[in-house]
Amino acid sequence: MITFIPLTGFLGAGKTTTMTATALALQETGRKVAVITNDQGVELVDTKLVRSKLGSVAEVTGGCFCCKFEDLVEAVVALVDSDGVDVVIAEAVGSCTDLQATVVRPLRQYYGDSMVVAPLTTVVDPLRHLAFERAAQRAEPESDLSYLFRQQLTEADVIAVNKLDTIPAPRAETLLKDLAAQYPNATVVGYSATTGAGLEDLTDAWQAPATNQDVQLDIDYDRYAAAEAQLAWMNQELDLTSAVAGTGFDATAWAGTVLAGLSRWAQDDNAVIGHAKLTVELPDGDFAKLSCTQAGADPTCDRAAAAHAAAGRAVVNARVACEPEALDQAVTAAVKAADDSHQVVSSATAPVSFKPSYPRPVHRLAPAGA
Ligand SMILES: Nc1nc2c(ncn2[C@@H]2O[C@H](COP(=O)(O)OP(=O)(O)OP(=O)(O)O)[C@@H](O)[C@H]2O)c(=O)[nH]1
Ligand SMILES: [Mg+2]
Repeated sequence: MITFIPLTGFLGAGKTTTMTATALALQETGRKVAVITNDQGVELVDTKLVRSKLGSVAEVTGGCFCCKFEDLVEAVVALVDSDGVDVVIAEAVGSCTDLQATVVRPLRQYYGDSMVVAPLTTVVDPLRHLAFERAAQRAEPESDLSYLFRQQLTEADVIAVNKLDTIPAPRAETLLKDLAAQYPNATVVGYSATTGAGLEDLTDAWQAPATNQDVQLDIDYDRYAAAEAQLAWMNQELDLTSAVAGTGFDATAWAGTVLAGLSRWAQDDNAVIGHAKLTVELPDGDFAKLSCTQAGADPTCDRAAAAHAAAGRAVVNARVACEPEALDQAVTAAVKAADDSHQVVSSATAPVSFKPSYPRPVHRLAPAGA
């Protein structure tokens, strides 16, 4: 029997970080753990980061788990066959929802004899939650993105409030209490995937029975699709060469300047950043990885390159609520500014922003007895 742990949650909530931290913790207890990343595009920053920490990693690309259900099953089977794993943690695309009906229930129904599906876990960034709450308090009409975020919470068996290191403890306590009152069918846990505080509460919650498995979202797929379609989705690769002979360039600083430029542009244009992330891989295999999950915020550095290098290969994954052309232009401008200030010559693949297509799940099952 393998255990499948499904993670969902809005863009940038910390799913990949949670997946990696819990996989390492479960490995410590003797389990053989693999993870699966998932995205609408190909060339995933997430996969690169996780591979640097874990041996067994697979990805499902070109669509979310619900629309690529068979690819998900194939990925699980391949990991079990090739690596002999007994736990698979899988991260859904951050703009995806309705997973109880389209992924969890079909897995239990069709593969229940070989797989135990753990409680569906929605990872939450407290600051993102606060931003949506503030809009609601101002009595603004609910945005489609906020609607999507709320569906992700409504269907959770476990609400995993991450990044508790970023807010004061009393505020964290209130948030956890409020969420528990608002979503009584869910178990609410608080933790920080980067510090590891509270992580055990999360892995303990995965051992308990699913408490919200009979939920069927009363979801408006047109509105869900509209929320996804508000996001421009960009994956781009760039070859970087230092313009200065001898010294090389600082890949971490270059990446930081790109993301800082994007962050400022998004703030000026009032564009919500879901998640903008970037890796720069160096010829010796070392790499830098930075992220930005909020317009106007400074980028965070998840991994710095150890030394300067003469060349590198960058991958940008940006999900921003704007038109694809605007995101293409913004990334191009941010790259140019970074090239200029770090004396780098970059050549990029053509800009490739797109909008996710209408979600069309392969399965959508009602709860037993409904
Ligand atoms: N301070 C802090 N930052 C965190 C924590 N967990 C994740 N982050 C940061 O948040 C950013 C996004 O984290 P990811 O794990 O990539 O988020 P994600 O949900 O997988 O993002 P997408 O796959 O793009 O939807 C990264 O810079 C992480 O380092 C945390 O517990 N505390
Ligand atoms: Mg991720």
